[in-house]
Amino acid sequence: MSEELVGERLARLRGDFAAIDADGDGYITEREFREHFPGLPAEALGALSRDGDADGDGRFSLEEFLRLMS
Ligand SMILES: [Ca+2]
Ligand SMILES: [Ca+2]
Repeated sequence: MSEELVGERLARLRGDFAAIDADGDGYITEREFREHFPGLPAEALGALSRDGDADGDGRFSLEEFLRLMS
């Protein structure tokens, strides 16, 4: 993958992150995730938190989000 494509993908993921982070505090909480994806089953959300919340603070930082989506 070229560097340009990686950059585009990163920009898109940053945009996704900002869209889900409704209050703009730089973290995605479980509640913000649920509000953005109302159809997401609780188990899927639980799995996301287990896999993606690396430091276990109950919310996703941009870094955790990028790692989860890459
Ligand atoms: Ca937030
Ligand atoms: Ca976290």
